[in-house]
Amino acid sequence: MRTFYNASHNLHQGRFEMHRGALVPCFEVASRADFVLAELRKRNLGPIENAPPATIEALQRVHAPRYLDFLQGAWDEWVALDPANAQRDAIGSYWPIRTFRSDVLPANFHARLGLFSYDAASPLTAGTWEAARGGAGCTLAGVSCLQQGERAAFVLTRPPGHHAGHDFFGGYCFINNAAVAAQALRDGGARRVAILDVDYHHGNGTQAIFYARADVFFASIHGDPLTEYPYWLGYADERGTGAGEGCNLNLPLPRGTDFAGWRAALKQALQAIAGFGADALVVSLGVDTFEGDPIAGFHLRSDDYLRMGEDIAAAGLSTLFTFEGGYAVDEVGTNAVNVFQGFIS
Ligand code: SP5
Ligand code: ZN
Repeated sequence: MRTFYNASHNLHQGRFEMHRGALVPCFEVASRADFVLAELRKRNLGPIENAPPATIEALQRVHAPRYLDFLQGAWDEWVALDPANAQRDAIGSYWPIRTFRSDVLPANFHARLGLFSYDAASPLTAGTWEAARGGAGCTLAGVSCLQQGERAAFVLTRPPGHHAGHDFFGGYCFINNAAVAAQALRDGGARRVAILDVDYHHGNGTQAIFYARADVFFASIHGDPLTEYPYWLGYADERGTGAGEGCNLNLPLPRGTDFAGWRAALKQALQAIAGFGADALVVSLGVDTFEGDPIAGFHLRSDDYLRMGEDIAAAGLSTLFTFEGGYAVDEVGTNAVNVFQGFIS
C-alpha cells in the first residue's frame, strides 16, 4: 500500500490548548506522525512518497474562500498585532453563538478568529496553514492513486481534518482531508463515495459538509456526544437532510465500549455503505479508540486494529485512509499500521 507522507506536518506544532480553564500542552503533537512513519518503515508496508501542497482552488471545492483567506493570512495578522505574539499561538476568545451575525466579516482579528473556529483547543501556529495545505496535497495524491486503479492508499498527515467544516476549524483540525478526498473522487468521476469515520470523536465537520448531499454517504462510529466531544453533533437521529436524507449514519456508543461492541457497529456501518453502492471509500482513521488514549473512552486493544482492517477490506472498495486522531503516542504507530496490515492480509 502506498503512503503519502506530509513532510510539512511538523510546521504545525501547537504549544498549549485550553482544557477546562487551564492551558495544557497540546495532545495533538508532531511525534504522532513520526511514530506512524517509523512503524510503516519497520513493517515495510510499501512506498512512502511526498506530494505538492494543494492549490487554493482544490481547497475551495470543500472550504469557503473567506475561510481559506483567513487561514492563509492569520499568522501574519496575529504577529502584526504585537511582535510578542510570535512566541504564542493564536487561540480564539470570542465566538458568535446563536443570535449573532456571521455574514459580516469583522475587521478585528480576534472577532474573525472566533467566527472561523469553535473551540479554544486548536491553536493556530506559524506553520499551520502550510502544514494543513501540505496534508490536503497528500490527500489529492492519494486520490490520484486510487483513480489509477490502486486498491488502497494512506495519507499520513497532521493536523487532522474531520472536525473542520466548510468555514471553521476546531478539534485540532483546519482542512478537512476526508472531505477533500471524497470531493476529489466525485470530481474525478466516482458516482457515489462513502466516508467511514472511525475516530473516537464524531466527525462533525465532514458530516456537515455533506449533510444535504445524496452523492456522499457519511457513517461514523464514536463516543456518545451526550458526554463526549464534539457534544453538539453526532446523534443517531441525524440522518441527512433534503436530497441527502438517509445518507448520514451516526452510531454513538457509550464510554467504555470494547471491541466486541465497537465491531458490531462497524458491521452496521459497512452494511449501510454496501447498501448505498459506493464506488470508493474514504476512511477517517483515528486510533483514539485505543484503551490507552488519554482523551478518549473506548477500550480497543492493539490487535483489534488488525480485525478492523480486515473488516474494512471485506467491503471490497478502493479505499483511501486519512490519518485523524490518536493520542497514546507510543502506540499510535502500532495501532494505525495494524489497520493496514489487516487490510492487506
Ligand atoms: C482529531 C481529534 O481527535 N480531535 C479531538 C479533539 C478533542 N478535543 C477536546 C477533548 C476534550 C476531552 N476531554 C477529556 C478529558 C480527559 N481527562
Ligand atoms: Zn478523535
